[in-house]
Amino acid sequence: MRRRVWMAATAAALCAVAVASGIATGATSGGLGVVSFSATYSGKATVKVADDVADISAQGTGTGTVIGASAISGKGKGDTTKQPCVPFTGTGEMSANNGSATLQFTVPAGSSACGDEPGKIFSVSGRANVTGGTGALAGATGSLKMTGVYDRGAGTFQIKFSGQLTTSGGGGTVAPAKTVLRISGGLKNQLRFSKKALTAKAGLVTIIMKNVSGAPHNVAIRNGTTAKSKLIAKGKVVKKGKTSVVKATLKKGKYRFACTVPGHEAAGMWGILTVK
Ligand SMILES: [Cu+2]
Repeated sequence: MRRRVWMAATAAALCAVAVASGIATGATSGGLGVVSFSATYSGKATVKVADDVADISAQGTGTGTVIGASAISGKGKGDTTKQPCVPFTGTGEMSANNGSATLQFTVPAGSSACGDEPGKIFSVSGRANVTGGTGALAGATGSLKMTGVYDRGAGTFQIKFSGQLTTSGGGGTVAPAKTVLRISGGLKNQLRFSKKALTAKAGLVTIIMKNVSGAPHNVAIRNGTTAKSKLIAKGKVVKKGKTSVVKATLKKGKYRFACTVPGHEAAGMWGILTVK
């Protein structure tokens, strides 16, 4: 009897771990629309049994298709009166090591952990229902199949998740960064900007240029670092005291910002914008 309870607890622990793994997988797959994914995790699980209820706590690490290196944690409860397969339910969360996404899930009824004859090795099978996420997995939903093995003696587990996740509209991707840069143009009536180099994060980049000279100026962004690079966007040409604003959604790379009033760029009114 004692052994059985123990087995049940172990199974529950294993299940919890499996759930956590599933979450991690979902995060990896994150993206717009429906994403197929698979992921595997391993870690340690602890189970405490009292009054036929197994309290499960599991934590592990692993990798997934989209989420990459990530950690998972789960909690659950198992019914140790059922043998050799202990039904369990639980909740869990996974999080990308680089902070780009998290995924929350529940383990619904129908999941179980079945022990072998000596009650040392348990096979876990069930599902992890994704209830939400953040970052790259914002609004994620879906049901993942989970299978795994729990080694009671070692207190370790290995689990695999597979299935599809649906992420919500624009929320399915990490919110792009927004960078606002302020410069002035024409200081001391020279054909120069106040800065020769600017740095921004990939995403929406806005350059606000205040004209401080008597000549008209603007600010524009070229898709490259030379004066011949194609213009991506340009702000209005403005008089002294006014601001010219240019906005563009940029990927990592090097760009050129310049004044497009004829002759100004050639005279030195430009700089390099590095997007990281
Ligand atoms: Cu100019």
